[in-house]
Amino acid sequence: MKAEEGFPHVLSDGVVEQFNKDGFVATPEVFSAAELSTLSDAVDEEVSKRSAHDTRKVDQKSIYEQSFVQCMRLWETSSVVRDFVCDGRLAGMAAQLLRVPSVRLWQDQALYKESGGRETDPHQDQTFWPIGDAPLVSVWIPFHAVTRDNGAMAYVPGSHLAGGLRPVDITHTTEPYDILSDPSLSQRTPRWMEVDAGAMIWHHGFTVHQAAANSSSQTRRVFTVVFIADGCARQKPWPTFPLDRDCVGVGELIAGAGMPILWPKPDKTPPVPEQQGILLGVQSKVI
Ligand SMILES: O=C(O)CCC(=O)C(=O)O
Repeated sequence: MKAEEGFPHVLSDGVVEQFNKDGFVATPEVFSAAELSTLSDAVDEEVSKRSAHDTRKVDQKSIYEQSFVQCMRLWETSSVVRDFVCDGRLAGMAAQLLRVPSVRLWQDQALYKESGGRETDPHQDQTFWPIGDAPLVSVWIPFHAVTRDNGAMAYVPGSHLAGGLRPVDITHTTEPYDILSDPSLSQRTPRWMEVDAGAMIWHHGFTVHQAAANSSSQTRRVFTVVFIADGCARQKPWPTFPLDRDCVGVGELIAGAGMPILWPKPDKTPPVPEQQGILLGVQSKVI
């Protein structure tokens, strides 16, 4: 059945079931070491270009910025990243995990946790975006082995199904709400995921997740891509760069040059949107 659907990388039923039960799953070695090296060189270059102006040390940054250097929508400025993001393997895997026929790009980004960078606070992604319960999945692609010492991720199993959790705005939060202690999680605890280079970890838009601080001497280098099911409508007017750029009003279907359909794989690599918003600060909730 799956082969007939033409997926370039077919996931086993077990992986899809695990994702739907736990809200996250790791997949080993989809891209070769050479492909990952090409991607990581391109992402390194973008991050270094975009952050060259920022000479602050980690402890001079805002609390949020101490968690990582964040550079968004690299697919719009790097043709290498664009080819990778639009490669049918990732989008096809996203469609299989979400069990939907078609997915769009929601966003991509580099998350580089500097040496000495603080933890990434526990949060859900989707509560920040005006997309209701649209099926959404994020893939987290480290360029090297990741352990609890250099910024591994942890996910609360089943939290994507919990409901009743309050949004955590890790970009400016001042509220003392500890999502991990919320009774809706029924005392479930985060599961740490240490992975080798080549592995990727997928999480659902409602899965509670966090990352460890980076106590190593090297930057933790990660690239992520977020996919949303096609056919979903904007639910709220909150300013949201990708939706506003493509003039998607409340109640209208999510679509536009900045959020191209990537599965089924388009015949040609989608063109870069005319207006770009690649720097920080163009939307409030960014991860
Ligand atoms: O890499 C991190 O530190 C956090 C990643 C994250 O929150 C995400 O990918 O949604």
